Amino acid sequence: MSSPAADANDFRSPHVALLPSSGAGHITPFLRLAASLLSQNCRVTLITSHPIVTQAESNLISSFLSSFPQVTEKQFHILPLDPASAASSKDPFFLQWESIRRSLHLLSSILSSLSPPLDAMVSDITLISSTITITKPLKIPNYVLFTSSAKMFSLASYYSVLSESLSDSTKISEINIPGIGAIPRSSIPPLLLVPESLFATMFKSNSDNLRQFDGIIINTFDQLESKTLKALKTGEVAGGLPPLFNVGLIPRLGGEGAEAVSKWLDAQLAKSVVYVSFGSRTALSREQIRELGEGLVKSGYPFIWVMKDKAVDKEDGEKLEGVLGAEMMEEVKEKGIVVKEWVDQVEVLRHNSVGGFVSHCGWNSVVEAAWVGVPVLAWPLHGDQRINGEVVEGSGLGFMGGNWGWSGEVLVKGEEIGRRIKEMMEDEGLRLRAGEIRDEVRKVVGGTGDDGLKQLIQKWRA
Ligand code: G50
Repeated sequence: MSSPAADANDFRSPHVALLPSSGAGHITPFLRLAASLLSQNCRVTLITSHPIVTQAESNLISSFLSSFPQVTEKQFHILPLDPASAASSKDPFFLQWESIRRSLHLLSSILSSLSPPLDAMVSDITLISSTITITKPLKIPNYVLFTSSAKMFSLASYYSVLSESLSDSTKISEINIPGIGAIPRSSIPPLLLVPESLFATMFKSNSDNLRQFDGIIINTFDQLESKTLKALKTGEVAGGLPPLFNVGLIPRLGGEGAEAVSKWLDAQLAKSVVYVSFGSRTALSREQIRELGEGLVKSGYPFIWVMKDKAVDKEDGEKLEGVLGAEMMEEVKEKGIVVKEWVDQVEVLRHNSVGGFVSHCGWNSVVEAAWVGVPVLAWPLHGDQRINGEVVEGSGLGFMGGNWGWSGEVLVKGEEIGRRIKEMMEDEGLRLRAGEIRDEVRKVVGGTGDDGLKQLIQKWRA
């Protein structure tokens, strides 16, 4: 695969092991990184943790491996949690991260047996306090893949300084991060205000370990976060951090099951369709689903609505009618389509008929919206999403719906949702700005123009 080159170092294919954690939002950027590394002549070993939490993740991995047979998969069998730890959270992904972390000592022998020996490993941010203890004795350079925005990373890297005062969470009205500005209390991931929660404990130990790594990789662009990236790279946010590489991870196209959707999209007017998705983890309440349905119908635009409510997922079409009511079900069917299975989001977003994206602002969704230049109506629901929503607003890619609370806190009325959707769809300036972001991003991302990725691979080759 390597091409002839004058410099012997250009010839070498570095061998990199990738260690994602779990959740589609964590696996997706790792698979994109793997594809980018392969295109730059690296050897890639993908470590997959078993048992896998969801079918969707399992499908993502197996479809990737069949497209890229040159990737070596190493299956890592993790230990079950003891009952006390298993009771420390209700979130299956947090528990999976914790089980992987506690099983990592079993990974040493796998890593040291790989041939050729590893030039580097890339670890998911959720696992880093444990992976560093494995790679240090083996002298394998270890890099963090941070799966959220640079702005969220600024909070993670400033957190070690901060967590003392966060433990008295009732007193905090905002967090002032040097070089970044104030993050209001209402935007701080709620679990970070509960210091004894499993998530806050993991977050703290990961943050405390950042400085032991050889580099931090973030999937973001200057077009979204130039000021934040600059403040991080110049050390203004926090001292002693390893070098930061921002890379543009290109979405892979050609997922399965998009045919019916793309046929329907082909029949719609240009830029007329609203695409609605809250990601792979979020379940809206039934009341909120009804209001959202009403809002979509009221907006007057055709829509594709990815409905990921678990309670609804398990049930059939008639039950969905039970949630929406017969009358609204009719209207919904007339104006749009409701998708309950996995869709290739980029395939949908890049279709010429799509004119707006109602998004929870999971970081991959924000990056994908920037990549295709589709305006975003931000409706953050959990964790880091409100900070990501601020990035959306700050870059001009979109705007926040309003003071809509965290998931389940506020019932946002259909009337208001419909009004905000119309606003997004009818704002010409917003559409132009989103298109500009796409054009600028495309100029720098795509392998050769992507400095972050080039620098990283250069380091691994040396
Ligand atoms: C859930 C949550 C808050 C939150 C995240 C959640 C993130 C942010 C990324 O998934 O994923 C992240 C950063 C640092 C870290 C772990 C995860 O140590 O309730 O922020």
